[in-house]
Amino acid sequence: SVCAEAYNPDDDEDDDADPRVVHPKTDEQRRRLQDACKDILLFKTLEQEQFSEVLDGMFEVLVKPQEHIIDQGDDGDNFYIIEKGVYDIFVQKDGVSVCVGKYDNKGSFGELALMYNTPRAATIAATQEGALWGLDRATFHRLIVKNNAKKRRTYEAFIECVPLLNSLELSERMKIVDVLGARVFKDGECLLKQGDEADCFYIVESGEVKIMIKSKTKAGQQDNTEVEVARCSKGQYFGELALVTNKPRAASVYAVGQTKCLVIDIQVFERLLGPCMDIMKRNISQYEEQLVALFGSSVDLKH
Ligand code: 1OR
Ligand code: 1OR
Repeated sequence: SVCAEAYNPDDDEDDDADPRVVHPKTDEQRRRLQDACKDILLFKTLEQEQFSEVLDGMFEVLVKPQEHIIDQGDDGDNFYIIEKGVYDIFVQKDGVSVCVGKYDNKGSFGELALMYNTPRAATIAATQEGALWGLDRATFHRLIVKNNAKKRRTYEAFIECVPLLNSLELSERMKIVDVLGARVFKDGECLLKQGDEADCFYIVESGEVKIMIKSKTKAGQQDNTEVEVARCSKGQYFGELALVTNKPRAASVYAVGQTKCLVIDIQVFERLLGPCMDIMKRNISQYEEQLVALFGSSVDLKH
């Protein structure tokens, strides 16, 4: 299987000798790039200085409909951030190319071959004209892969204590750490809004969140009033329901006090959390029962 050993920066001093790559950009390009990067999870744990080197190192790539950005089996050259466009993900299954997902005008891909020195694990094809930002392999190594060694040290102990991930091998848990993002939310901040489209999964690292659902009659007469149905604290997860059911968010989620969450995107969720799916589905099947216990019936909700 894929090598997931912690990357040891001391193993290749050469990296430090690599000249810093700078692709000059206009103010307008820089603005677009910064906008495309603002929700990229892989960048969320970088220091400011490293992040600014990443921005310097990125170059614009325009793509045409049907163009393959990456072909499964190839060696890895670049990592890509999506500025715009829709990209299908194809994976070979028994010799047949199967579409297993897509990126819709946001996200990033192409990190795996560069992180683990493996052949490209999927084919990425543009379905329409699009724009990407590329980062070359050497710069990706120097900035992102090196940061991963630190990330593993930072999150290893915590991730070991997340009950949901118990059934995974240590190496698989570390692969999750490699690609997760961390985000801090202020007291009262809305993390998820009921009805929104879903693309991420969350684990509470510290603090607490409350899950709120729109009720027709509870908590006062006002239409659309939100009622609290549950809380999640350290080590607990939320945001799985919409990803599993392929539906909009079933509830809104707010931070209670300053709260830190680990964030995992839907492609990583599908790629690495398969072994945890039974546990999640079992817990989902209990939502309805908990609801009945809370409200006496499950019809008292707006959908
Ligand atoms: P890469 O460097 O291997 C292909 O080049 C990229 O496709 C890969 O990095 C990921 O960034 C991206 N399995 C593997 N790679 C995936 C997947 C994926 N999805 C996106 N990529 N799966 C699909 C999950 C929706 C699992 C398929 C069995
Ligand atoms: P999501 O992706 O739908 C909101 O985004 C998240 O709130 C949801 O995933 C779950 O992780 C979490 N019903 C629906 N979502 C719930 C519930 C819940 N509890 C937690 N979440 N309950 C039934 C009420 C309709 C639980 C009642 C205790």
